Amino acid sequence: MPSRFIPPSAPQVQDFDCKNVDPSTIVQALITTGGVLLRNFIPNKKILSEIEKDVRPHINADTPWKGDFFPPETRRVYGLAGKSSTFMHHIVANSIYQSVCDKLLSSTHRCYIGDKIEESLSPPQLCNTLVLSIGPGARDQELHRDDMIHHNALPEISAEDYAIGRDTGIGLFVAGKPVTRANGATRFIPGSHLWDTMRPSSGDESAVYAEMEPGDAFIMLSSCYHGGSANNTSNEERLLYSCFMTKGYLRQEENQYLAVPQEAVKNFPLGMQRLIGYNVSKPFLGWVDLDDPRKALYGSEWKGSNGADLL
Ligand SMILES: O=C(O)CCC(=O)C(=O)O
Ligand SMILES: [Fe+2]
Repeated sequence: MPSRFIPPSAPQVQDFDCKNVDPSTIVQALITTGGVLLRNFIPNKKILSEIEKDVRPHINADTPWKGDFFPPETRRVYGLAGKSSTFMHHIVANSIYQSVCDKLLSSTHRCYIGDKIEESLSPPQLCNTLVLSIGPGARDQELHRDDMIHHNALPEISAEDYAIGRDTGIGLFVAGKPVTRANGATRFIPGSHLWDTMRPSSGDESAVYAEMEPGDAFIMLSSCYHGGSANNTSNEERLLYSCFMTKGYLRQEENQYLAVPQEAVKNFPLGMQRLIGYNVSKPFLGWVDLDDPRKALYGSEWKGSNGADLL
């Protein structure tokens, strides 16, 4: 008998095909389960190979990490906004993912300025970008909740009581190659996003493995217990493309302003620049010279709003 508490009815992990799913269905499934599988997230294999071509030299140049959060067989690439516009357009900016993030991470705040109520909208922003290549022999990564970065201390609730705003981030993991339980699929504990932060994961017995074909994706709330798993194969690389989005008024995990050359940001369309963090979270958060932070990209060419659009 396991000594720890296992919920009598762990929620069933749902599996959708991107061809015929609408974002509200995914949001509902995330609220009940904490993670969902999305098949055919990138159906075009040419896109996948373009991303791999962009990142492979960086994977090859990486060396084992000194810390123990990742097993030493892991090679990583970060700062994807400066390294692969295909990654940015087809993974980060995917319309289904962005729509799910808009619904769960947008924030509206109302406050008085004098006797007038101001309502300000803060849309989500990119939190980090990461490619993981995890080789044979890698051990299990410890189960953890990625919302620790924002000190997100949560009480235990039921899915019916889930309120938008509880989660500070949403993760996306896209398979670059087949991801199987044997080669180390991300495992997660369905329902654990509803747990109190101080409730330990207590091991893997109720974990579900997010197995994927290349181009499939796994979306997960940041408060859900998860971890990469052991790669027990002799010759398979587990190749995963990942990013997280977070609320517009929180600090980004990966410092986009330092990790991404400004020239690369300038080459993106406005919407992507805003996603990367060149945006004002209203009211008044993130300005440069009390103006849109894109002013810092364009210098004297800048013809902005001169502070008219901060509230
Ligand atoms: O390796 C994985 O599948 C998950 C990695 C992870 O959880 C993390 O980077 O925070
Ligand atoms: Fe994680």
